[in-house]
Amino acid sequence: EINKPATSSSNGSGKQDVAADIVAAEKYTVTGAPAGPSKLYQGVAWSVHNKLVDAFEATQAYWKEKDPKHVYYLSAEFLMGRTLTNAVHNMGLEGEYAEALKKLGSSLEEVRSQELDAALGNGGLGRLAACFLDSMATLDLPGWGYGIRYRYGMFRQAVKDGLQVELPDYWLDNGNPWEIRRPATQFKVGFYGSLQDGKWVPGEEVIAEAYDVPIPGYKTKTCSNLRLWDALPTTELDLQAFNAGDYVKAVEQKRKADEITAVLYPNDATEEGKELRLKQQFFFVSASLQDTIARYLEKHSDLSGLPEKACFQMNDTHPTIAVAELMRLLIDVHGLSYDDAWAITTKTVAYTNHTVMPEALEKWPVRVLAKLLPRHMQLIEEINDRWLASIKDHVAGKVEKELAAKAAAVAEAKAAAKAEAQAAAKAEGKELAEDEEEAAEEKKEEVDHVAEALKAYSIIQENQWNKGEMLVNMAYLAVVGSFAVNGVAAIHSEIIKTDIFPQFVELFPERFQNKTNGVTLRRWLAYCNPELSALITEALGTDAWVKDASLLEKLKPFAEDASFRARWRAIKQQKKAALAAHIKEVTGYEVSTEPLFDIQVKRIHEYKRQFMNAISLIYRYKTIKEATPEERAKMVPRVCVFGGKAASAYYMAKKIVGLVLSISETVNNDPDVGDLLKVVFLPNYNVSEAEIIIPGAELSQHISTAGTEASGTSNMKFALNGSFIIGTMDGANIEIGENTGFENLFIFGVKAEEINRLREERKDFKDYDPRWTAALDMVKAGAFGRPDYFDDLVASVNDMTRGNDWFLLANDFASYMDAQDEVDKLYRDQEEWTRRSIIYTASNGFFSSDRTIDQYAREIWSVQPTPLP
Ligand code: DL6
Repeated sequence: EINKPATSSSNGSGKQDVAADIVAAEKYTVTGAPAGPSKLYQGVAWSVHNKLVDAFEATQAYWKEKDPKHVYYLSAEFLMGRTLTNAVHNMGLEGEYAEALKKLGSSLEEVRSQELDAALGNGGLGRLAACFLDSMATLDLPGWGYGIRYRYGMFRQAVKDGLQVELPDYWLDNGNPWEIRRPATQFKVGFYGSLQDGKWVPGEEVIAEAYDVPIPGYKTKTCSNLRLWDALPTTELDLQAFNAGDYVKAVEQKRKADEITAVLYPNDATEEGKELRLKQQFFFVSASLQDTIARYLEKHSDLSGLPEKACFQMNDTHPTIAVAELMRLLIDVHGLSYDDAWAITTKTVAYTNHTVMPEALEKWPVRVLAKLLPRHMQLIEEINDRWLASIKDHVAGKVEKELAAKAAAVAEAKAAAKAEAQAAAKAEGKELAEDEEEAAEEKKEEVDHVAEALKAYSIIQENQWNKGEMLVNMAYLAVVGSFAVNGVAAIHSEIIKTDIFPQFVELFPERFQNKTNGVTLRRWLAYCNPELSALITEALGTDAWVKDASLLEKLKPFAEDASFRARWRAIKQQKKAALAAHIKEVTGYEVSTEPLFDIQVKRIHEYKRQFMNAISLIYRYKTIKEATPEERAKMVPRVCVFGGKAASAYYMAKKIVGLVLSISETVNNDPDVGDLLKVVFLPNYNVSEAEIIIPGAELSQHISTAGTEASGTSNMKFALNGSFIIGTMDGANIEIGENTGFENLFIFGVKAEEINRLREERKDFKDYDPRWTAALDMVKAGAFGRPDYFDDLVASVNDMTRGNDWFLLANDFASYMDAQDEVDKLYRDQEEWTRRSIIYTASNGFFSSDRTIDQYAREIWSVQPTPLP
């Protein structure tokens, strides 16, 4: 533990003197740094670090002794955000630290802002993994997260000349007090090379070294672990090359190892990164599996018992090479037979699907896999061959039935035609001859049909866009190799059954489950909104709701109490003021706190339809400009906030950011508009930004095309903070509606089941809503500058020959505008608005990640709570 400073003082009374601890940590850990908030943060963080390490060691030692089954959450992303506040509160140290910092002339709020976010994730999927870790520890469930210690996390988004620019996120700049380096825990991971006498001889090897990030549970002694891997060269310096003067070659291995853990890849990355991305995936999966097996073997000798002690939850397709790697480790390293290895693998591995977007369901070219991981490609071929052989009879039976049905229909039609012909022939006094070749022809057809039908089940498939190229469908590999497959919201879990994996559902329906996502109430209500939390605690007479979210339900009667509503509203105003101050600090725009605060924050994507929101604001702007003073007096003023990163290679998404920034510039500087409308783009949306934005929201937008957003999790965070939702019947919006009462949401747009038909029908559509056309015309005419720049964006939703409005913005626009009118109408009645805002918080305890994790633990992992005595 090289990072651990020696602190921990006692004030003589046996009670720890936290202030002295902080000062000692500051002195011995951040020597040389100038005094100030940054140094103080380091001191505080290192003093908390030591307490975390104590809790961590106690938990891990206990679990080692008890040897319960563990879940290992394999994820390429963990979007942790800041740690300090979370750790202090979860360990119940807030009183001591507040007092100590007061003595030192500061406060937790002040020092916390010095911490850089650990942004090791792109968005919802990575943040979900972080919420899950918090809940696993809180529920005392033996489990670790496993991932990659990226040196550069999600890029920092800045705005330059009205457009997004990406800057590197060097989050480790000041060291990282939240990790413990484990130089004794290292594993070799190989790549490339060839198969010699059936054995894989890698052409390149790196060392995976562990860093542990302690994860303290809330109000429990349990402190679990997120183990992140760093890559090291097997030889730091090639001395021979060095002595020969080839300095570049001398550090070649180090450079290659560094490359593996250098950056987190954005979702929609370009082609070049693909091989490196697969390398990253294999790197952390292999190290994690080797590590787990090694720990298992410390206590057990027979690997057939592994499924009773370990479950690997694969977070999306990124870690799904685990199926092949576990097979390789069991067969090649531990000497098991293929059948025994397969029996263990398929009882140990489970898969969560997080998307229906085809581009995010990874498919690796066989060429790339065979080059990077030749043994794994060989194993995947064997898995696929055996799998297809095992289902051949089933498929043949199905084909036979289908053919029989088809043949019966054909026969019926033929018989009718024959009867008709016979009747006609008879009328002419002739006779018809039988066709004897038909039967043989049908037999041949059956054989082709089986081969054809099997392709739908095959893990290895031809690329439909590039004939001749073979691809490994990683989601299919995961489904075949897992004992459980789940979606992340009720509608999504149905869609994956009907649209993504129907052929597998037909074979093993019991494998498919739903686990609706959740968020940790600690970070997303208790800590980010302490004022509202205090009011809730006062009303309920207990803070037990932070751990038992179902208690929030008891808030419902308070919605009917006018004085409680006044206090609720006052807190919302306070959080709006904090957000307004943040807006001023970051963008320079001054916004009033009286208007409705309307927020859309999430990754920028065409399917999430920020563009539709932007177009509606253009129309609102136009209406304001054309309104009479009487009409203006009746309008509901709004502050509309956008936030979100566009993947650097995502052309349309970057244009959407550009458009929002242009609208913002025009509207906010138009003296005619005043406080009636302000449009703000808050750059660099991340976890810490969300913690400021969400409590200040009154309306939040979750407006994806129905059937495209798997779940969404910010919708849950907003709802728990008393924000209304305007949204589509998509993802978890539906379950939020069921819990809150649909009458309290502003639902609009078509349903998921109508999408395919509409996409077909709209191919030559011309009949647009006049508001839509008017607003788009303003963009085209350059009302917001750079008309040419937005040309492709406008065409993508307005010109059926160029874009065809795949995500149905034009189609849903009219109902979206109607829903927005309803929002304005309700906002005028502040008593009713507040009443319903309370209902939102009271109704959505279901979306605590504690509930989600409890379901995973009982229904998939079979992992039992194991609290320290
Ligand atoms: O399950 C967490 C989160 C969902 O809430 C979002 O709806 C979904 O888009 C997201 N999925 C991904 C996967 N994409 N990729 N790669 O981020 O998961």
